[in-house]
Amino acid sequence: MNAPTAHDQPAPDAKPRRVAHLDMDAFYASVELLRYPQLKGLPVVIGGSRRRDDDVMGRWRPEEPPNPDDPAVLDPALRLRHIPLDVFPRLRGYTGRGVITTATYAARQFGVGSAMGLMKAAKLCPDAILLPVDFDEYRRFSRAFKAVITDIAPVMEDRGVDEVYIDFTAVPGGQREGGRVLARLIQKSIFEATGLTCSVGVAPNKLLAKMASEFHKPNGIAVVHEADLQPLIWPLPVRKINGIGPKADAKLATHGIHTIGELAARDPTWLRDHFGPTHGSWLHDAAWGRDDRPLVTESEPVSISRETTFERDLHAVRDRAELGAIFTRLCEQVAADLARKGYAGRTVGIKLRYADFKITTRDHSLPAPVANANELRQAAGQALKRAPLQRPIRLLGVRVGNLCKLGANGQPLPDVTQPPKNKPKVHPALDGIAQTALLF
Ligand code: DCP
Ligand code: MG
Repeated sequence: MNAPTAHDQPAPDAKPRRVAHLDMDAFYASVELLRYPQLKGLPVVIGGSRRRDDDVMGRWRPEEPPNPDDPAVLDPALRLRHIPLDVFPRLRGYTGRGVITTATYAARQFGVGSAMGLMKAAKLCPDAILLPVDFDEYRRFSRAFKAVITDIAPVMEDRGVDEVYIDFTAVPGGQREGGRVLARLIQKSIFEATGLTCSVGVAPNKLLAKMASEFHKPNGIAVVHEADLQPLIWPLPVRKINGIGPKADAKLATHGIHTIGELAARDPTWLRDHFGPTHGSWLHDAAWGRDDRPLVTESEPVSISRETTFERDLHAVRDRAELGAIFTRLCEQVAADLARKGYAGRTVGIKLRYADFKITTRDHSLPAPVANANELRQAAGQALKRAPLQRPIRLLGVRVGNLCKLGANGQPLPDVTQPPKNKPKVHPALDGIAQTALLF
């Protein structure tokens, strides 16, 4: 018999895996409350338009002539704190198509929350204060709280503007009280550095940690162990599993499965038969709290692409020259993006959007990674040949996937890194802004 290898059993001193999920409380709203602390405890919603110079604050004209000895006259930050409540706009009478990005907990008591139309919210809570969004400020605070975390616990996966996973396993304090001690330290340090509160869940893996961070929101900590699965996790609705969206939820409901416990009770073969082999197995594992996904600490791009919408719809034959020139330029731009970031790719794809807004994509895979404009143009040309070209086209895109990093000599590095499976999350509200970043 072979001697056991390192893979057969954990080292005697191996620590149990502890993963935290940290999510900021009412993030955008809390950042606004730092600017306007006089709004603390009041229903406030953030949404509608972007901040402009002529927003509320600029409109405030104090009735009393300013006292020149008052420090608030000189310091704009102090000035903002003195704006009386009645100067802030209310939801009452709102008309328009704006939506709420988030609401303070005081506002949530009226039933308003993320993604709700402002007109509907105005009916539920007419006295709520409405503030415009200021993405730059939220991003600044996002960077700040993440810097606090990595100073304490270096292995962190960035999951978007207000949430991260943190590996507690080997960090001092990360095992004490199941991770609660370290979670408390991080919460305290973030609060001291930014004035913001957050909620943390600590568990054996990302899946359970994500659920746990919601348990004691706001400003709470929840520690989950494997033994808590049955009492704490199984009574929850299946939607609480990150990855079960409205469609899967509805389908599970048609089979009488509403809670995670009911899902766990189903035979895995039955799940695979009804949801497909991959999804079925995943549903079973998720319900049993199993998840061995590692933390993705640096986000490698999944693909690099450029696309352009034409001034007028173009036809592949009639507008051949014009289309050809645009196609070549897109390949040159992608090549420049690849060079700047130091990547080459083995899959070159095209995307077409037709005049009727339908989209077609075609990929062409190559034996070796390519990065220069000519090679890209050739491969993309092969992909384009296989796309239907009879209808008028309004958009053309070129994309390179299956990326590998290039070394200083321009050759692929030997330890070619696979791109992460989970694309970094982009919040719907940030979509417009983040899209460019994702594309390039
Ligand atoms: N957001 C958005 N549109 C949504 C949901 C959220 O723009 N439909 C933005 C605003 C939030 C931020 O993303 O402040 C973080 O989202 P969360 O879901 O974590 O919500 P909050 O942090 O606001 O509240 P909670 O305390 O429930 O985490
Ligand atoms: Mg949050």
